[in-house]
Formats: sequence, C-alpha cells, structure tokens
Amino acid sequence: MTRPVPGFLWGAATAPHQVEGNNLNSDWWVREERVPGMERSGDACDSYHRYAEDMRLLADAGLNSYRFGVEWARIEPAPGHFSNAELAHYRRMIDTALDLGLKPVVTLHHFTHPRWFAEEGGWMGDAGIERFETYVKAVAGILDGVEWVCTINEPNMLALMVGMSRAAQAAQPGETKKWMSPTVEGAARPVLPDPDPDVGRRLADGHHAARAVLRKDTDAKVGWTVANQALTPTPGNEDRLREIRYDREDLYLEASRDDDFIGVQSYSSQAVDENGIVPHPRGPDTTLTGNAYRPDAIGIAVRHAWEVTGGVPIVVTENGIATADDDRRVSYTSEALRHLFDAADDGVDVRGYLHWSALDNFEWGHWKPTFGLIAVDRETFERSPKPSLAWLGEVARRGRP
Ligand code: IFM
Repeated sequence: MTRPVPGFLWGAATAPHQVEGNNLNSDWWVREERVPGMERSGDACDSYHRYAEDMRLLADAGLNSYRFGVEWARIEPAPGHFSNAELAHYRRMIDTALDLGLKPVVTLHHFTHPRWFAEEGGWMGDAGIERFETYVKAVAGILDGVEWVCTINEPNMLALMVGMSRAAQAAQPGETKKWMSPTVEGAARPVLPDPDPDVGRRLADGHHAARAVLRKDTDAKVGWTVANQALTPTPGNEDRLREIRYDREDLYLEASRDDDFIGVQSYSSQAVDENGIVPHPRGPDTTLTGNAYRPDAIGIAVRHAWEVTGGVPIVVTENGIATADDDRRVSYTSEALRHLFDAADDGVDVRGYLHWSALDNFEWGHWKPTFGLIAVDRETFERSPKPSLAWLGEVARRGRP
C-alpha cells in the first residue's frame, strides 16, 4: 500500500475569471459580450469578495493547499499602470490561505488578458513578452511565502485560443468564424484546429522570461501547467501519435525541462489511429464536457510528462470530472488517485494533487458543466459543500488514497 508522502499538496483549484466575477477589463469579458449564444461569466461565484469563505471550507474539510490565480486585467488595468489596491487584494488572499494552513499555489495567467493587451496584438505582438514580464515583476513583489508559482496555465490550450482569435480577426467580411469553447465544444471531438506551434514557442519564451524574474525576485518553485490529453496509439500508430502529440503537448513539456516542477492537468484519454484522434462517441459514460469517463488518464499523463521532461517533479494541478452526480465524482477521483499513486510507486516524483475544481464555476462560455467539490447558488452565492469535499478532505488527512 502506498505510504503518505510528507509535504504532499492535497488541494483544489480555481481560476480568477471562472470564480471571481465582473472581470470587466479582460478580453474574455469582451468575448462574452460579442459571441452570440455564449453564456456570460457575470458575477461568477463572487469569489473576489468571498475567497475567505471558499478557503475556509477547503481547510475545514482537511485539505492543505489551494491553487488560485491573480488576474492580470485587474492588476494592470492600463499598460504600465499597476493597481496597488489589487496587488494588496491578492496579497490578502495569500495571507488568508497561509493563516488557514493552505499552501497557496498561485497561477499568474489563466487564459485571460487585459483587453488592452489583446488589442495591441497580444502574445504575438511586438511587445507581448515584455508586457508579460513587466506584469510578472509587479506580482513577484507580493509572493513572499508562496512556494509554488505557475506562470501560464495550459499554454497549449491558450495557443489554440490565440490561433482561433487570430483566424477570426483575419476573416473576410461575410465569413463567419464561430467561436467554440476549447474545453467544451472541442473537448473530445477534433473540431478545433491544432495549437499553432509558433504561438506555442512564443508562450514558451514568455514562460522562460517569467521564470527568470521569479527566480531572481522570489524563493518560489516555478513551473507551468500543461493540458495533458493522455493520448494512446492504436496498434501500429505509434509514429502517428508522436507526430500529433508534438504540437499539442510535447512542445510544452519539453519547454519545462529546466523548471522546478511541471503542472499536469488531465481529465480524459483518447486513442490515435491512422486518421488522427479518434472522436469519443457520446454515450452513457460521457461527462458534461463531452469527455469519455477515463480516470486512468492521470496515470497515463504523469508517466508521459515524467518521460518527456526528463524527470521534472510533478504536481497534478488539475484533475476532475464535469458531472451532476457527486457519487460519480468520488468514484472517478478515487480511481484517478489509484492510478496516480501507482505511477508514484513506479518512481514518478509526484508532489501534489489539486482537484479541479473547488467550486462549480464558469466553464469558458458555459455554466452547465459542474466540476466543483462545492456547489454555488448563482443568485445568493451561498456555498454548499458536496459529499466529495469531505471525502477528499478525509483522503488528505490520511495522506493517501
Ligand atoms: O475549467 C478548465 C480550466 O480552466 C482549465 N483546465 C480544464 C478545466 C476544465 O475544462
């Protein structure tokens, strides 16, 4: 039986835009205004004001870590103008977590940008990297006592979104480029383009620039968090898998070879055959984001990340299931943890497991897929912990699945 790992992070994760509410100055807010039919984040879970309550629920349940993000669009509302009040807000979040015994895992960028950054050309603009670096320098000043920092969340999904936005901008009059949520419409079906490797390389430059700043100005361990698709080959299609996986995943894992840790995020697994990724047919096992029910994905993902990075320590920074059935969440997570600890027993250095998500939240254009350990009433913002929270807290107290 697996022994508890001392210092193992047992926690849950959120992202600013998905839970805070009224992220008015961000490019996603603009997108929600413009894309017909897209649901809006609105007040989200009002965690901007209720973060202490969220954290207390996690700590009381027995978890010892919370991954949350700081929102660039709030910290730098105009180019070069930094809000001391917002920096102080996020510092209070860090202090609250530490006071409650939750190790903060802080994400600096989770899909959203200040709208001015997007308007001036974003990551592919001339000033893209420099702008990010300047923002990271400002945030580094509030990170005292934070041991884990994630620079960019799911750069591979972000590269895909940047590519989709660029295609929409380049569209001819009359040509419609329908926006699709990368985590919902595109989850299990190959309807979205592959992430553009040029964008991916630019994001890797941004990550490396941020890492240099953080290593100079903080004591934190620095990494980024990659969406791992746990792709597997059908017989005879190993080369095809390698080819497909490079632009989607391995480029990003390779870029983390000198990091202090790699964040692995995996939800489901798909096969690759001679035609590419095999779409997941809708069936009784389909989750609310259209994925196959594959709790083994996290085991496949951490083993692959370990191999490609050449042995960089791993934190599972996201894993979970979009379901309205909380018993299913417990079954999925229990099995996922078994696969994760099997990999650890085989020598993969796993430092933590952060469940996605602490709260039911805004799933990038959709409210229906519920990933939370805690339900949130969208009118009153009342939090209702689900049995899965107490269950995960108990696993954390025991220190092993
Ligand atoms: O909600 C997202 C998160 O923002 C990034 N990783 C996948 C999650 C579930 O789709």
